[in-house]
Amino acid sequence: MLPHRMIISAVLFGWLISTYVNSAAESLASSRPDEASVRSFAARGVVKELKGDGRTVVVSHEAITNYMDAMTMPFKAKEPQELMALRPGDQVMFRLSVTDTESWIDEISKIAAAAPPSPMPVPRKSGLEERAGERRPSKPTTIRCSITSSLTNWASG
Ligand SMILES: [Cu+2]
Repeated sequence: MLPHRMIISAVLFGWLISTYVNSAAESLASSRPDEASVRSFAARGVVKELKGDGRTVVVSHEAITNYMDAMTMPFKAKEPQELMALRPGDQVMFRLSVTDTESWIDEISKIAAAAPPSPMPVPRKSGLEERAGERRPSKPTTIRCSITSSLTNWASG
């Protein structure tokens, strides 16, 4: 019975020691965040939103090799002024840096600006309308055209 209890307490003691050593090593590492603990990744995506705090940007980013799948998420800019030229819809490239406790982005560059806010003109439709408008003054060549013009005359007269 006694050896059994001794083994248990020895295991317990070993576990306590290793836990203590691990936490001591961790706190030592985090108290000295040196360059080596920062990992950086090249990333690109589309700006979705600029937060009111002036330094957070929500980006729908592409997959980041060896780090993250594609997703929409907020990033904190290291230099808030880097966000000033950005608008939702802009396509951007940036560097993502991470440590065990924090992350930030910098070196933000705009690849392509957001599309203008006004809806894109539909050239095909307007082209057809123009052509139809051009044809109307000339002599109607089909039944459908004459019906349309007589309806138009009826409606306006
Ligand atoms: Cu992500």
